[in-house]
Amino acid sequence: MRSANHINPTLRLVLGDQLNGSHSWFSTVDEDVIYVLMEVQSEATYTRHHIQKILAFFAAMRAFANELRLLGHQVHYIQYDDPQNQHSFEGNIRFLIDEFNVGRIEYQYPDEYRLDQEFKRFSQLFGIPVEVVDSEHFLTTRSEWSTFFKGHSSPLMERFYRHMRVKFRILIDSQNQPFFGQWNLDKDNREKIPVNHVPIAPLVFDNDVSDIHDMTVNMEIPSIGSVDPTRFIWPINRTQALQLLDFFVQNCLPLFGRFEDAMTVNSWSVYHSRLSFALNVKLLTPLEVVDCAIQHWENHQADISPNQLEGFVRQIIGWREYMRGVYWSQMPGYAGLNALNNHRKLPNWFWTGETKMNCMKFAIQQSLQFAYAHHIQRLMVTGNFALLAGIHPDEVDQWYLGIYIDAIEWVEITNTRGMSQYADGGLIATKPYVSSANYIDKMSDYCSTCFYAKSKKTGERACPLNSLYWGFLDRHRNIFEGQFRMKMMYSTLNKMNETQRNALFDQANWYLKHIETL
Ligand code: FAD
Ligand code: DLZ
Repeated sequence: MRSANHINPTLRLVLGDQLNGSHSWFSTVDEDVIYVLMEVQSEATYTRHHIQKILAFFAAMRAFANELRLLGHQVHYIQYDDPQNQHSFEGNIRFLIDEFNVGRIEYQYPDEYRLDQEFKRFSQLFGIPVEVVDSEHFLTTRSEWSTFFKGHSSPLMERFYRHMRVKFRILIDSQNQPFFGQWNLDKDNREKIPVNHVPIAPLVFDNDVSDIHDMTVNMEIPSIGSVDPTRFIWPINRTQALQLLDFFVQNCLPLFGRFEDAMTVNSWSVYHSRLSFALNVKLLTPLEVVDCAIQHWENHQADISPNQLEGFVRQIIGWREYMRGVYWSQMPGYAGLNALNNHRKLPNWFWTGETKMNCMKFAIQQSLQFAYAHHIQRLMVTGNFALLAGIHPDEVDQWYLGIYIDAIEWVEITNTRGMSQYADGGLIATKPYVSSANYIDKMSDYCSTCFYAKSKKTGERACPLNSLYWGFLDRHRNIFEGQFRMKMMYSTLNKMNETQRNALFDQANWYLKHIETL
């Protein structure tokens, strides 16, 4: 308890994705500081979240609050069903200012533009001093990406990644040259899962979050997906996050790069780390994850080839930081981009997985079941279909923002609207990520048990991806035909005779017209 002399405490706001116990805020216990965490409607309903995402955030926030209390910090936690909950950051802070006679507010930079704008108004709204501090999580500042690429017309991730390797001395020798003689070992990756190889079962937790689940039901929080709240699988505290990291380096890292792009009906996560939630809510830092992987590789070089490690490091210090840089340099305009002028609605089966396309069925059903799909499922299955079908990027964004456990706008929108949907006109992706059944079959075992025939382009049971693929190329000829990386595809399309091309486009149009029945 605070002593009676301390009448104007400082309120420090901790958001649901700011669960960073190593933050300098927590290095000393101060009786004049009250930490506040709040479960609010504004966050729980800005999109229709997966139930597991809501539970993961609330459970992790509650666990973090308890850890702070155990360390001696004063914590005020507002539960969703608290009758005094005002259900917005502004409303609750206003209430607490009166309740505790707060003299000052401090917050960490939020990761989302929406909240950044809202919090900038705090000092004007509340009329007391407000200070904002760094969240002490990322390896780059919000503006570093723009500074790095100033004057460059094409901000290539690879260039940024090399800069990060040198800056943080990660897998770099004394001459600033990359270990293994190359920066990027991707050419050794991208293998399909061999027949009879079943990937390791993922480490899942057994958290009982029934009380929180009951509350979400009672409070009628809208959600999608399913859950067993008595055996909640995601890490909800730092100990579990570290266990997941340890499991990854021990069991998945040896095959991470090799099977990074592979998909199989036998596994929902293959050899991926599933660390994105723990990273995004800051239970883990990017540097500790990368250091742990490197250290493990150093001690097990006979079992872990360099391409497995390099691929993983690139995702974290490369792609993750790069996407954050794009987000802060391009928002708010980015959220309205629609370079391909797409307008179709997402078919309803995106919310049920009830489609005859096996690849889509598996990717969507596991997303509903686990709030997770790995990168290639997101990019080359669901993302590919949405792009080929010309779905409006707003629709696609809302789906991705809701369904995944790790979906926070800064990393969701850049991956979805940018990398996957080409809505930014090629700022992130140097070509549209589209494919016919050929790619899906090359990287997965989905096609062999599919209702549709992977090799058929037209006629009954022809895989919809085939005609949609050529239809997409034809529809956007003016944008892509001149692009070097698309040359081969257009050359194939141009070599077809008119009858073949028309049959393909008719088939594509028929599928688009009957999209709900696919
Ligand atoms: P792993 O494959 O094990 O990779 C390790 C880590 O690298 C991830 O945990 C993540 O932190 C980072 N990483 C890998 N790829 C990317 C990337 N493209 N961008 C940023 N970080 C990356 N990631 C999110 O964290 N939140 C999202 O909302 C999100 N939405 C996506 C939407 C689409 C359409 C696509 C194509 C990708 C999206 N990603 C998103 C990126 C990536 O798919 C996920 O980070 C990854 O699948 C998470 O699983 P994992 O932890 O097993 O990753
Ligand atoms: C995702 C989420 C949800 C569902 N609920 C809350 C919440 O009630 N309170 C909170 O502080 N944060 C929540 N979050 C995470 C926020 O949406 C996230 O902090 C912002 O998007 C900023 O990145």
